Amino acid sequence: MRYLLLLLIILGQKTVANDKATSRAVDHAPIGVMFDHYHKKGEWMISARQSHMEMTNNIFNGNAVSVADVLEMPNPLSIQPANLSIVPAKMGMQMTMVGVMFAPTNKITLMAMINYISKDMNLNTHQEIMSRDLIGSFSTSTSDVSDMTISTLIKLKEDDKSRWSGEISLQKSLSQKDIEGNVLTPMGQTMEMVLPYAMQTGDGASRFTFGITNIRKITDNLIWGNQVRTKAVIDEDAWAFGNQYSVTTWLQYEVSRQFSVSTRLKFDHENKILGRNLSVVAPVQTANTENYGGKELQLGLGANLLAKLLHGKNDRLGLELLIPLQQNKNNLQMATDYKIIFGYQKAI
Ligand SMILES: [Cu+2]
Repeated sequence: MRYLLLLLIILGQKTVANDKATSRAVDHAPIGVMFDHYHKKGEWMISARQSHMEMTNNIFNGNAVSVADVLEMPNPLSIQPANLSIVPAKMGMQMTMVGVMFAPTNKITLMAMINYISKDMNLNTHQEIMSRDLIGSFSTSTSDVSDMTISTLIKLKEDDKSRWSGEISLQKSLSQKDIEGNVLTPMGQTMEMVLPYAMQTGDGASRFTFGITNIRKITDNLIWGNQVRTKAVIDEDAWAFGNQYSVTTWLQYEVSRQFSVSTRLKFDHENKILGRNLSVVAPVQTANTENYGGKELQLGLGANLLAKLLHGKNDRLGLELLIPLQQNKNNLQMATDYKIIFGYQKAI
């Protein structure tokens, strides 16, 4: 994080050429916010984002629980073992998002985006009964092209002080949804089985998103943005991750034309998994569809930078760190530690 910030500052020294005196770092929202801006007729933009999220420890309805607490919880998916016996210790998730935007008219901007996800998890397996001693640790990992999104952004209203836009998106999960991995069972054997939902890189579902964004100028150097989005499953297979609702509000301060800093609050609500996969039965919390979804409030700290790196128009760089303020996840889940997003955008 510190190195990335340093990199941004160093790159900032390479100041922007005057080819487009009107573009400013604050023109785009913090990099973790998407669908915040639209383009003028005939403009193209390419973008790439890389995010990393890390989770450790377990929480039950938002409260910290120990490994011993988890081992006492019932295993509702099979008769044996009676209690949960595999406990997640750490999880990481990386996502690469590549997108292209094009505006056929001043009112409409089209966007296509493809996401690639990789996940890894470390887990500890305990004896089923008696002392519940640790048998051993193991890790699983998955990666695949996750999904593709096609969006239309509609400019609704724009004046000197404020701009409104709407977003309509269709997302199709492209990934396999029953990736297998080697699991250390409470009997002490390693078995290949379908990994729980949390480790799958997609669910095969299609989703429809509807969003509204408003960007408002408070003073010449201060921008206030707000966005509401709802993402609903419209077509699913045997199971699908739940519908999502999110609200985010941010303040962006223009340090200079090439550099801005931001602070943001993000509230997310996700429903539990719809349906289930009957092959996912390991005595681990992630195998239970009740242990998904919930409400989360996160604080974002970010920076945007305009630089002159490659030929052509300005290169835009963005960095944002998201830290959970409150995580009221449903039932038993891992707690999020942080998420970091780095992005690059260029109009062509
Ligand atoms: Cu764009």
